[in-house]
Amino acid sequence: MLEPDFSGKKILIVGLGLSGVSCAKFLKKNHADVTIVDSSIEKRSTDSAYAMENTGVKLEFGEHKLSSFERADLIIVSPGVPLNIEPLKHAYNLNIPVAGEIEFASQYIKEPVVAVTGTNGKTTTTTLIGKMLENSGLRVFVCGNIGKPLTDYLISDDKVDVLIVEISSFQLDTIINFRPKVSVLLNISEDHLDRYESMKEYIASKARIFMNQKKSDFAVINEKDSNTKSLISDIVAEKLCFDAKHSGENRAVIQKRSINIYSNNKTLKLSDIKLTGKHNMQNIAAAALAALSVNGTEKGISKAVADFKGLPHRIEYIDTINQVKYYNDSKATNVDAVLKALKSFASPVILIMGGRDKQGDFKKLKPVIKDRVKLLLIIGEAAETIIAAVKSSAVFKKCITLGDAVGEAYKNSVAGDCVLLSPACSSFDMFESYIDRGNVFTKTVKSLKSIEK
Ligand code: UMA
Repeated sequence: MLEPDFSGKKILIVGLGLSGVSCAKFLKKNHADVTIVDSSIEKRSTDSAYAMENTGVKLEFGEHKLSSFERADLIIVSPGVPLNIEPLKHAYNLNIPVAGEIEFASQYIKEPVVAVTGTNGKTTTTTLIGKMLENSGLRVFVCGNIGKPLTDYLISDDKVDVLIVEISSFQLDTIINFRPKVSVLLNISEDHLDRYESMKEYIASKARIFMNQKKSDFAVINEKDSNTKSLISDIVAEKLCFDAKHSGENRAVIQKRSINIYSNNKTLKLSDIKLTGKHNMQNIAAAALAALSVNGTEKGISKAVADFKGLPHRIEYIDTINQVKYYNDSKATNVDAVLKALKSFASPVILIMGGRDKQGDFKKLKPVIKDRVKLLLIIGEAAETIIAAVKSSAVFKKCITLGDAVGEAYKNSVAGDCVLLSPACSSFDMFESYIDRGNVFTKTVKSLKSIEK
């Protein structure tokens, strides 16, 4: 790694979250004059604030001051900060360099990077690529939107062969020169329309993952998804297509319970697969193509696929109570993820939905709700919007808390049903994160076990 020297440089970090703290640690280590600003007053009394203060980082809380932005030689923006806030617009006008955390950190990383984006399946695919490469004998660092900033690599003592980085559209919006060796685009469906003006703008954001790649790089892309398919012709890197319509070199063809990967004039057949659902077959196919392009071995890839049983909060089986199965799919924060989840259940479903609306089109769920959902329990800020969109398709009830909804599900279920938390919304109206929401669901379900009928 190249150790830069930031002596005499005033760096402003916007957001005291994981990304901000990680960047501040790296910058302090390299002698920068660091200020972190955060619009939330509550952040003042957090452990991160105390820890940063102790290392000599200056902190400002509450409404952002233009003067703090004007003074900076460089501004690093956390992904959760919208780019259209006044102080950032002001900084852009003054030509002060503004970069996101991924752009900033990637300048100091020389190892190959596999970057994974898409509306759904990013974390599963990123994790799988990491396991495939580890099983192939490579040293890996798995990070990014998954919950570990890329900058953590710079402040760790690790020295790896490949970095596998989950990348959100927010992170792609602030890249400038970031050039992954392998870019993976899984799928694109409606999401984050509370931050993007239109679907077109959201698709353009996702396409940025390919924009700095050269011919010697690799682009792994979904050939069936209508939104990703339309981007293929503009890609400069070597294209590796999954869910391909036909077999051929650099393609992965998905069959019912197996996947054929055509690479290096050989065919790798993956058939020992524990994950279920078409979307997971796509995630596995994409992961395998990506792993093969950075020296993953057939044996390592097959073993990772055979061992991998999925991640928490993604259609995660929790327990069976009175012959009713309970599943936590708290990570399903958009409409498309809920569609995919419902399609993977054959039995009657009691569905718990709701949270903070991201301007998703809930009407798209009507046919599948009509087909599979026997009772819809609705929580959170988006409740009225969801009810207005789907009320003609299901028997529904509004509940105040997630605990109330689980209680209703318990009362109304009969043997053979499934209870599924799959919200189609973000969690931030009632919880700290989707993880917090999923944990509350799981704890409530486990507590029901003790009062089994
Ligand atoms: N803030 C300001 N000014 C503003 C707006 C916000 O100061 O105008 C402050 C907030 O008060 C808050 C901070 O900025 O304290 C928010 O920063 P952040 O949310 O970017 O915090 P991080 O902890 O750095 O988390 C980010 C990603 N968060 C988001 O994109 C919203 C994490 O993804 C990611 O794991 C982490 O960086 C490390 O890379 C989370 C996420 O929800 C899991 N991602 C979205 C998703 O997956 O759908 C994109």
